[in-house]
Amino acid sequence: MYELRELMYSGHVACAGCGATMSMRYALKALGEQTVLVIPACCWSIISGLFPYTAIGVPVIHTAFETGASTASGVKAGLEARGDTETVVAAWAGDGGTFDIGIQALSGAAERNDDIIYFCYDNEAYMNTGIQRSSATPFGTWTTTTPVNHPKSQPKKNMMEIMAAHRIPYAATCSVAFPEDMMNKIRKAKEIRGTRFIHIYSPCPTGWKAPSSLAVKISRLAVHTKVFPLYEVEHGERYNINVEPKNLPVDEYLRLQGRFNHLTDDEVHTIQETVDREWERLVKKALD
Ligand SMILES: Cc1ncc(C[n+]2csc(CCOP(=O)(O)OP(=O)(O)O)c2C)c(N)n1
Ligand SMILES: [Mg+2]
Repeated sequence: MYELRELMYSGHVACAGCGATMSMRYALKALGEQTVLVIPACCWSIISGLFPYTAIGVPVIHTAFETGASTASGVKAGLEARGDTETVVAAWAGDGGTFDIGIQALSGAAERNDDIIYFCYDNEAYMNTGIQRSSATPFGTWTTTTPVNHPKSQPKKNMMEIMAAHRIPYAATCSVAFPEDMMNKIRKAKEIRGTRFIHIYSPCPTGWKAPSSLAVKISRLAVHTKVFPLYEVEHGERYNINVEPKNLPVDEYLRLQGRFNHLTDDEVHTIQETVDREWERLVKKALD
């Protein structure tokens, strides 16, 4: 069903078990070779390797941290000015580059409905610079700027809702534990014109203090505990849940990761309540 062509090669410099690397491999398989990638500062600025060597089989523009979406908009406009309306232009940014510093460029592109696919691979912190908290870091998490005696006290920003509020034609969540679901969504996004947003749950064994062998298992548990549901939103209003969670307790997900080791039973309970509440909200929207 899918082209087997690999557009990500061996020799990249990611850590073992890096979810961002798996995400890229699946995304490129779905996007195909007529793609230009725009990568703002993030782990992926490093992972692809030093020029003239590269682990990616499509053209890449490395750009400044806050300019993922605006550079992609500009590349798309440039290609169109040359008569090329077919090449897919995709921004590929981390959670910091999306939820935080890149949000104004992304909001601008979405408001203009620029014809780009914006990928956010979300490892829930600023990993490239040493595991600092971002607004995608969940409540209670250890990072180097939210140490165990002061873990993060704010919840994760709901970026999907922000994008849905822009009424863009397509937004979807994906996970490296569900590659077929991910590739289906990216293929669907490719056929749509306008701004498309793909939010990929991308485990970071290094920053999450978890064994690299558990990266995919943790990602699967994130879906089945409802911590990271897999769904899509069309035009900001048609919600569709793609994988029915097994409704496992969040504790099963949290206890595999050292970044949550310090949590008390009360805090785990609070996290469970928040996850349940958010899930109910999502289900309501999907039923509407
Ligand atoms: C204006 C600016 N501020 C800070 C930096 C330093 N910087 C480079 S990558 C990065 C973290 C990126 O985090 P994220 O977008 O989540 O990607 P990840 O590293 O987790 O892959 C930071 C802070 C920068 N390059 N430019
Ligand atoms: Mg990150």
